[in-house]
Amino acid sequence: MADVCVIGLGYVGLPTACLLANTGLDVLGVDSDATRVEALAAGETHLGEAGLDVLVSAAFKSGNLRAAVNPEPSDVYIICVPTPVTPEKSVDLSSVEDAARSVAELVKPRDLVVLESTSPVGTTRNRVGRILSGSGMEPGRDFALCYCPERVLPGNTVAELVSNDRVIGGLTPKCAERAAELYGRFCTGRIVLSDDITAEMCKLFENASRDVNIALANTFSRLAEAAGGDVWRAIELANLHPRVKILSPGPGVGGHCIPVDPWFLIEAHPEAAGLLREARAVNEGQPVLMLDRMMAEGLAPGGAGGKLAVLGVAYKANIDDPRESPAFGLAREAAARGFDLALHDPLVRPGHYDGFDVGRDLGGCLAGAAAAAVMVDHESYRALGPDDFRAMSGTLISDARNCLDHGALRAAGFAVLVLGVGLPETGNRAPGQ
Ligand code: SAJ
Repeated sequence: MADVCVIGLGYVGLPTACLLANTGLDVLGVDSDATRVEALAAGETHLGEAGLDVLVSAAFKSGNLRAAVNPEPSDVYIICVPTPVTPEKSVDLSSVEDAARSVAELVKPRDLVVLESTSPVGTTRNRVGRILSGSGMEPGRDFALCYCPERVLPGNTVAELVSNDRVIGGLTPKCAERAAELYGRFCTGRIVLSDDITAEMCKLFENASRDVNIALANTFSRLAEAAGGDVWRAIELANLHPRVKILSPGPGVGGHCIPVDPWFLIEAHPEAAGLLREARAVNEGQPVLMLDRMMAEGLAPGGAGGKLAVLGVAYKANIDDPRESPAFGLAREAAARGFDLALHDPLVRPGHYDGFDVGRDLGGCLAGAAAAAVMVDHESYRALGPDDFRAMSGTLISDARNCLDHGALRAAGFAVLVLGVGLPETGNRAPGQ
């Protein structure tokens, strides 16, 4: 018997289980991956999150946290399992439903069940609630059921779980109050109570809004390239307006949230979600445009000159997470067009991802490459200079984050394409080029 059972020990479930355990509750962390459970019990975490190792070892040492592959009877169940989309962009709720079924076997009167996984609107009451009704009890009446989305920034999860404001949507106001008590044990941000449908929408709106805003920046980038302007400078100046906050363009949108969550809204109501679909198309098209632009500069596949070096496989700067990275979008398109590829990232664990090998040997990656595409503004990439690119056989460098010293590279004979900056060669010259 535990106080709290956290189902799913991933980026959110694991730190949440630890934070609760460190408040003195007896917490059982559950994960269907037996290897992960064993590793955790031995003090090893699989996530490169700041502060997580210390948190995990403190929680296990205190005896308040245990890990297992199956849930046990508890007073509280928190479901933090993945909700991916299929290649056809249809949401896969099988992990949520499996978790709900395992809770339905254990739940008793006055328990609290919380869904944290990002889910389509209505999942808490219609999918989880319905499965839990199989217990013979009614959610909202016999036990509490809530939706409580996490809104942490990967890379800073532990700090943000504690300090971010939290929205809790209950099937009834009483359900929400019950969950607020629990989250109030470790959350120092505001805890705002609502209903489950509103809380589900809130989470999806947050990430869809970011996707649309990034698509807007990417659209501006395309317009600037066509007009021979500099999108970076134009955005910087536009953002001097007190009510304008344009985001940054880039090679696309990666990560396990922003490129995924809009589909939950689009799939449910395609007739109302045209803007979200368009934003997805713009952001997914960015790597293809980068390649088109490099090829317009003479880059061609095949033979000795056909190697393209892709620098930056993490989905954003200074993290080690390659999920849904735009780098793979570029690599897939380039491979389909016949290029040889070498992928580098100083932070991502070397290995095979999405069909491509990723390594940490920058020299080896660049050696003999006709062109290099810099996808992420990692700190270490910002410091790259002409000498670092000398091993290339060609001179073309594409900078999707405007993070390199273009002046120094051009002075050393490299041809630098900057995403969102018009090409000097075509006469679409940005001022200062
Ligand atoms: N990106 C741009 N331009 C920008 C900002 C981001 O191209 O101006 C790209 C990044 O390079 C990256 C992608 O977008 O590829 C997503 O990065 P991000 O930092 O916007 O977001 P995530 O996925 O790391 O975390 C998001 C956050 N959501 C919001 O900011 C609305 C986080 O708060 C959520 O908790 C998280 O998704 C989640 O789990 O849903």
